[in-house]
Amino acid sequence: MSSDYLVDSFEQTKELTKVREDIRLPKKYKVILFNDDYTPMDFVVNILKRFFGMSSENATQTMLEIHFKGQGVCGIFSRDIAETKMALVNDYARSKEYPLLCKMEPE
Ligand code: TYC
Repeated sequence: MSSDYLVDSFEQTKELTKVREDIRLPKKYKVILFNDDYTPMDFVVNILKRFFGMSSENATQTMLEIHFKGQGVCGIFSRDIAETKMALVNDYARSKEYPLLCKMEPE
């Protein structure tokens, strides 16, 4: 076995195990609900259960966090899912004539 062969195979292993710094995981997005003075609490709780799969307890806690702090994260999703949930929430709130606002932002 020539030493050339060993050097070549060492270089190949280095190449194959190189960390691919150019490969990035897709960005994730937080879906955020904002407090307002008009949307009823039980409507927000229902939104959190219906669109974000929360239990009654979790939804109530999250709604109260939004109510007292001004805003709160409902979940973290890929861009498409976050966009869809945001649009569904805003459309549903508007259909009932509530000002509830849902936005998304990069995690
Ligand atoms: N502040 C509203 C009220 O007192 C309740 C509320 C909670 C509204 C969360 C919006 O995202 C919201 N009825």
